[in-house]
Amino acid sequence: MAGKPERGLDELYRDDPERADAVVFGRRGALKGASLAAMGAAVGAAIPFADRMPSGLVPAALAQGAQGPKMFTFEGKEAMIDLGQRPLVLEAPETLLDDEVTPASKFFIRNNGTPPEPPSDPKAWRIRIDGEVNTPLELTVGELETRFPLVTYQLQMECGGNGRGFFVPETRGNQWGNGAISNGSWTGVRLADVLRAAGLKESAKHVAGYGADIHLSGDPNRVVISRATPIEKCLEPHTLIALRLNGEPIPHIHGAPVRTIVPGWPGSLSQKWLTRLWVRDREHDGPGMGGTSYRVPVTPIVPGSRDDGRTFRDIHSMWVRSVLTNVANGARFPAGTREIPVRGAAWAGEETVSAVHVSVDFGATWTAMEVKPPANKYAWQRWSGKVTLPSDGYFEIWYRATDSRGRMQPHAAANWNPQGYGANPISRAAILVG
Ligand SMILES: Nc1nc2c(c(=O)[nH]1)N[C@H]1C(S)=C(S)[C@@H](COP(=O)(O)O)O[C@H]1N2
Ligand SMILES: [Mo]
Repeated sequence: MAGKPERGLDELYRDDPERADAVVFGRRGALKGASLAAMGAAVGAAIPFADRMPSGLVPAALAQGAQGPKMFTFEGKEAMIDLGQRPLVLEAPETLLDDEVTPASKFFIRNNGTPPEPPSDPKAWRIRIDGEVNTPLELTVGELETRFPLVTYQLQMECGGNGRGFFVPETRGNQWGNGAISNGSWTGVRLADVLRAAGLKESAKHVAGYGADIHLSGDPNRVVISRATPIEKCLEPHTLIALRLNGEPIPHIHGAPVRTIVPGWPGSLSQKWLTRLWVRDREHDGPGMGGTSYRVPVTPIVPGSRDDGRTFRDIHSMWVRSVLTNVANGARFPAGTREIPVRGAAWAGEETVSAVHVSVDFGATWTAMEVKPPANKYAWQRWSGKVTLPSDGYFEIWYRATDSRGRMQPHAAANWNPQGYGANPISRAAILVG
């Protein structure tokens, strides 16, 4: 680093990562000895595996920026990452996802509008099932509970935009890290049972959900979000009309007294404060359908380019992803620490997770973790193991999962799209020993 930098390197990384990279790595991307010392100073320690660092890599400790994320505590919740108040959007820091079954207090929140007033008598809440059915039904929550068998499963629910913040260039929408994921134990009735009770017509192709929340404009005639699930997925036995979360009534913010859970697919299909299921004979056209909404390119487009999404496909299964839940990015360990236990969760939408690997030398070598089978289909899987370190210094724990079809989390977010879906790159947690 020649001359006097006008700002500290960490500030420079925060404000202008490209320029900071040029300073540290040199224009041609080669890591220089002098720059290495500068980078070590910036991350606060020597970098024992610097010789294995891919050229051009921004250390995770710097890429994150100096201040951590803004936090917010909503009633009944742990402190969560504040992505917006209107509508309310809160992300779970990965370290909150350390339970096998996610407690309601640690669930991420994704509202698109304003929640409705809580009902005075939840059992009297009504949902309507109409459209391409022989007998349109109107059922209260009380009737749902008594007329149909109740089942309980651990089910992943992941926002379609989870990981969006990893896209370069930045896309519009909430800049999620990996924390728009929950794995609750949901009790409810099978959507299939209710649809069969109404009698599906031959023409039934998609089922659209409607909720009681209010559009941010305040206009009672505007729908907040209404997305539809293809009929085959609706008939899958883990797709639920859910009535309880972790054995308790669903918390109001998560859609009480009744919501759908369409596990492994974008969370936007899991309609909160459910009032209506409209069985359709064609593609649904509610808000959140079509164009670039919950759709990704079939043929990659130029990152940052405009596209109306006409040739995109709807997202069905979510992508393979992992979280590290016992070590926070930026954690410090006492001098002399040579072994750190690591654990977390991994999931892959419709698939299962076949492996999780961890690296502490910038991806040069990887260690396989132990991965437990899912509690049931669509439950996430817990993984655990340990990492060993050769000395004190700055390290990054890199973690990546592989799905049952052999697809690994990629090195960088791929298949860029205007609304930022499908970013599931390898994750990196910076740690300092000593
Ligand atoms: N009625 C209604 N249902 C909704 C939403 C909403 O804004 N309104 N948001 C959806 C989105 S985008 C997601 S990711 C999940 C989030 O559910 P959670 O807030 O319970 O975690 O709810 C979905 N269901
Ligand atoms: Mo979402």
